[in-house]
Amino acid sequence: MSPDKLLPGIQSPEDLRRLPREQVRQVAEELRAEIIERVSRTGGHLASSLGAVELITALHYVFDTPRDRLVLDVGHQGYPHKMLTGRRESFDRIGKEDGIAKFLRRSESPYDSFGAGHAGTSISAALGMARAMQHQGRPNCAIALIGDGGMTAGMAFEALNHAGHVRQQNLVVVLNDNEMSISPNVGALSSYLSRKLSAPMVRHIKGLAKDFLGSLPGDMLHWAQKAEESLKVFFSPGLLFEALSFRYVGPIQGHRIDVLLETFANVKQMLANGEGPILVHAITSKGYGYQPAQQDPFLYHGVGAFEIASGRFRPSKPGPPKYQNVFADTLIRLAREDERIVAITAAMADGTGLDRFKKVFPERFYDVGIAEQHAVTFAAGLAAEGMKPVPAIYSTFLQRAYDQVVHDVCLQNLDVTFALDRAGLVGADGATHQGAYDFAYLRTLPNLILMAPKDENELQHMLRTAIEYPGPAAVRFPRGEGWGVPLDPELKALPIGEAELLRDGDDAVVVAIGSLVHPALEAAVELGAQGLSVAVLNARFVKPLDAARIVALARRCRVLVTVEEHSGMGGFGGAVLEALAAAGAALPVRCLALPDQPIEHGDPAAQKQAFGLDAEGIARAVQSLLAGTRS
Ligand SMILES: Cc1ncc(C[n+]2csc(CCOP(=O)(O)OP(=O)(O)O)c2C)c(N)n1
Repeated sequence: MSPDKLLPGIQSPEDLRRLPREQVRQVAEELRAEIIERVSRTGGHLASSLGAVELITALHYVFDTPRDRLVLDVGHQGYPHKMLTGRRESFDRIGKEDGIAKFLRRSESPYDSFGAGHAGTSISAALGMARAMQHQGRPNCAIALIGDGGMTAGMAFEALNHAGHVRQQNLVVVLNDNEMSISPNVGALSSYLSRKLSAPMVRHIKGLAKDFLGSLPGDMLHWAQKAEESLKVFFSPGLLFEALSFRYVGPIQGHRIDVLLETFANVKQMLANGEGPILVHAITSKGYGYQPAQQDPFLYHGVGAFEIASGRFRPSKPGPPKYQNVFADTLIRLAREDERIVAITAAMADGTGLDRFKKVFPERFYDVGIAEQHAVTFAAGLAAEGMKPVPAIYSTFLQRAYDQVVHDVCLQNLDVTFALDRAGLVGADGATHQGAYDFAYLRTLPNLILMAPKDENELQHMLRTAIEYPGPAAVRFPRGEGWGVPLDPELKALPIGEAELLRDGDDAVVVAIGSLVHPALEAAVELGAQGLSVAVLNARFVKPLDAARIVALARRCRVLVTVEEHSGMGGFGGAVLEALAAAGAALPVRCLALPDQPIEHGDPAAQKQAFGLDAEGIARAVQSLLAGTRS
């Protein structure tokens, strides 16, 4: 093997395809080493990308990308794909402002045939593309690469069902089966896929078959042998996919380049023979090739910077508790008092903090897989029978379960408490993960009450409020650490729909919600030092809104500013405007919020500053409104 590196010569998959087959393994090895090296400096999705190196390299080698469309589910495993498609040198700024994204994006490369960030979409998208090629008479195919975690999403099944129904000839689904989601994967499908026959069981079946075959007359032997074959098929995971009209290929070893190249070449031939749609089942190890990650793929799913030799992470500075942990610890306290409380996560036990709850109440904890829609209706069912379910779902992922929130929970006025984590700006994960829309999609719903705490202490009280409220309630809180405020030892329920006046004033009033209440206070203090009298109202509730309080302040002050870490369209500011209009209160108003555009990855503090959502920006807005009233 040449000691020369091959990777620097690969700017696109065309370059890869020019190499002889024997060199593809070396490319994969170099990719793996480079991913480890670069992610050790920048952080990122390590274990998933390491587990998909061979699959992605072999797919690009065999298929004619980008004319053949490669669709990666979620996109978090896509680092080898990014490196093979001309983005190696851009890795230093992955997830940072103006750098490349952590997930795939159509705007970033022609090889990113479909953007993602949320799981379970790849088969639907690939089917749509394959169908379009058919409509347009193009000879290419579409390939969805999806993990066994992604496969737990309902959409994946909807797509398989449809693809099988239309017998989509130019569609390939590659199932990257490592038995892991972020945590170990859950569900009956996962157990089915990984079902291995124990040695004694195999011997037993063989023994039975031998005795049986021996006892048969000659002409029945043929049929019996067929039956033995069927028995084997019965124990293969392929049966499920074959029943959905897919040709099943596998299970194959997903880290053997030679096996993958041969298998994908065969698959290509099968497509040409009209044998699609095809499902290739590859067995892989998450974190493969880097011992610390392979040993603990959960820990190395998404990482910060680390030392390669030891796998040790850079120590993080001790800081205030994270919102997710305050949420989980409070829920544990409440669950000790009320045994009707159960917690539900859709494959995010760690991210939501519910892994803590699971340790204390394993019987009252549910991980339903990447199945937000099911999580919500499952909660509705529990509530319908008198339980108090708490689905903890990131703001961005609850978008997927909108109809379940409307149709199953709110219209039936069921007692479900939604904990929406990662509400607001999320940083490196970027546009697909911003929690920017939940006020808008929740505040329109009947029966639901909707809150956002100003800090981690208020989160505790809001959780009690939500749990005690007998109908649907939602609490949305930000990603990351709280403000470091003291946590009250007693949990108290807040009066529903009552705002909190933090500072009185009669020049201007700032009506703030959630994470921007403290910056609003800071702005008011600063303006106070300049001789302006600025009231700050912590709205606490978006629904029911404390309209009486807001209107009273509006009548007293010259200007009003609303502040929220949420999209301006349909958000909290809109709710305040509605209340002012309904009361006929007319005064100059400015709504500070996130702009109406996808908000890319970047540093949330810098982004807030750029959008005028920090103390300085709030103060500026108040000053300019007041200046307008003088002229
Ligand atoms: C709708 C949705 N819910 C949750 C997530 C968070 N998430 C990102 S990756 C992942 C696990 C994916 O597992 P799998 O598809 O098996 O890929 P692997 O990382 O094991 O290679 C989860 C739950 C998401 N991206 N989308």
